[in-house]
Formats: sequence, structure tokens, C-alpha cells
Amino acid sequence: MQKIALITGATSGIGEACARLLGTQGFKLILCGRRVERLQNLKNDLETATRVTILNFDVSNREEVFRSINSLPEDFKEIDILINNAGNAHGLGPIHEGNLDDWDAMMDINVKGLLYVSKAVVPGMVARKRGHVVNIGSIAGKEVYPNGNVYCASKHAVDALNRAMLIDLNQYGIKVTSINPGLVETEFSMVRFKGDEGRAKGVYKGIQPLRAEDVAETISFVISRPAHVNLSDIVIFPTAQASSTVVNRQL
Ligand code: NDP
Ligand code: 8X3
Repeated sequence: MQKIALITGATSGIGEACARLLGTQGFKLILCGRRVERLQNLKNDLETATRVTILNFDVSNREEVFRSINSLPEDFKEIDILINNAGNAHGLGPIHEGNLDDWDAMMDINVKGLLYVSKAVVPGMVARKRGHVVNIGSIAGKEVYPNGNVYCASKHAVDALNRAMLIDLNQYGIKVTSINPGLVETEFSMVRFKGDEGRAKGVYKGIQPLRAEDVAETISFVISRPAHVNLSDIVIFPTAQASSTVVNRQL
């Protein structure tokens, strides 16, 4: 039987790459995001390969999360794989200069959004005694780097929640995995720097960063392991990167 995968943040970057890859690998897809036109275009692109349904909601709006996920058609309700990917950094600066709206956005989306979506999906996995939750963390969830403060805190929370889910869901046979990328060139830096293209491009200057597809391939590998194998925690860097702050730039 075809497995069903729900991907949050499917409108760009890692989530979109996952949708495109899993769509060719026999998964039925539930694609989520706020930008509905992108979701519709992606659905149109993928529909020749697999069955796709789209859900247009903001992960930080708990009513929207539950209303949307509860509205899934019967044949999309039994979700096998949840990819908690939606998230972003907002700003990069010292803690005393932090912008409160940026802080709220990061905690509301990266942490509470992940929790709301998990709460809407995971009880069904528990009832069925099967499923796989893939949480997209970050190297920022393993280390703290200068000016990363609240984004790092949000991803450390994802790291803690990943370990907590692994423990709490163990008795139900549910797999839990955290994927923690380093530098991936997506819309991430454009969002972090609020559309400043020069600053965004500077993040990847002098290196070959990961592509969203590199992370999607790793996720595809993780979710296709045999039933008795769970990869619980993966850090993925571009070769030029050794930590948040050690990056071998050829400038
Ligand atoms: P993108 O900016 O390209 O994608 C982010 C996705 O998240 C978009 O599809 C966006 O969709 C969605 N999203 C953001 N806010 C919300 C919201 N409030 N409600 C619903 N969806 C939302 O970045 P990436 O692909 O790089 O980021 C994906 C994940 O990977 C994030 O969790 C990020 O923290 C993590 N990550 C990224 C790294 C990188 O270097 N790029 C490295 C490590 C981790 P829409 O705007 O349509 O809602
Ligand atoms: C994104 C990677 O290094 O900008 O999570 O925090 S980093």
C-alpha cells in the first residue's frame, strides 16, 4: 500500500525538494504551507506521478492547524510519515538588540508550530501503532553561534522535542528522526535578512553549500530503512563546513 507523507513548509527549499523526490518514489503527499499558489503549482507538477492533496495553513495558528488536518479526505487521514520542516530564522543580531516580533515568529513557528502539527498527527500514529516523525532541526540546535541566540534556542527546543518524542513514542513502534543541516542554499537567508539579497548571498560566499535536494535525499534514505532500523539523529554539512563557525571559504 502507498505510504502517506505530510510535509510542512512544502512551498520552497527543503520541503519542496522533499515533495518532488517523494512524489517520484511512490508516496501519497499532503503538502502544506501558507503560499497557496505555490502549493497548487506543486500539486499540478506532481499529480502525474502520485496523488497529492494540499493544506493551506500557518503552523503557528493552532485553530488553522487542527481545522486543516482534521479536514483531510478519508484516504489521506492515515499519515505514515510526518516531516516537520516549516520554519525559518528571523534576523541575526546580538541578544540585547533583538526584535520582539522576530523572537515571537521563531518560537511560534519553529517550536509551537511543530508541536501543534505533531499533536494533530501523532495521536493517529499512536492508535495505529506505526509511523515516522522526521523533525528538521539544524546545526543551530546543536551549537550556539554569535548572534544566533533565539533561532538557536528554537532549534535546541526542536532537538529536545525530537529526543522526547523518541522516548515517549518508543512503546508504540513509532520512529522519530531529527535531521540537522548546516548551510543549505534555499530561501532561508532571504527570510532571515528580510529580502536583503546581498546579505543572503554572502552566507554562501566561497563555498559550495548543500542543495535542498541533498537534504531531501537524506530524508528519503531515512524513511526507507527497514522496519527495524531508525536513524534517530543526523547532522548534515556541506563538505566546506565543520561547525556553525568553522567554514572553509575560498574567497
Ligand atoms: P525556506 O525559507 O526555503 O522554506 C521554509 C518553508 O517553511 C517554506 O515552505 C515556508 O512556507 C514554510 N513556513 C515558514 N513559516 C511558516 C508558517 N508560519 N506556517 C507554515 N509554513 C511556514 O527554508 P528551508 O527550506 O531552508 O527551511 C526548512 C527548514 O530547514 C526550516 O525548519 C529551517 O529552520 C531548517 N534549516 C535550514 C537550513 C538552511 O541553511 N537553509 C539549515 C538548517 C535547518 P510558506 O512561506 O509558504 O508558509
Ligand atoms: C540554518 C543553519 O547555520 O544559519 O539552521 O543556523 S544556520
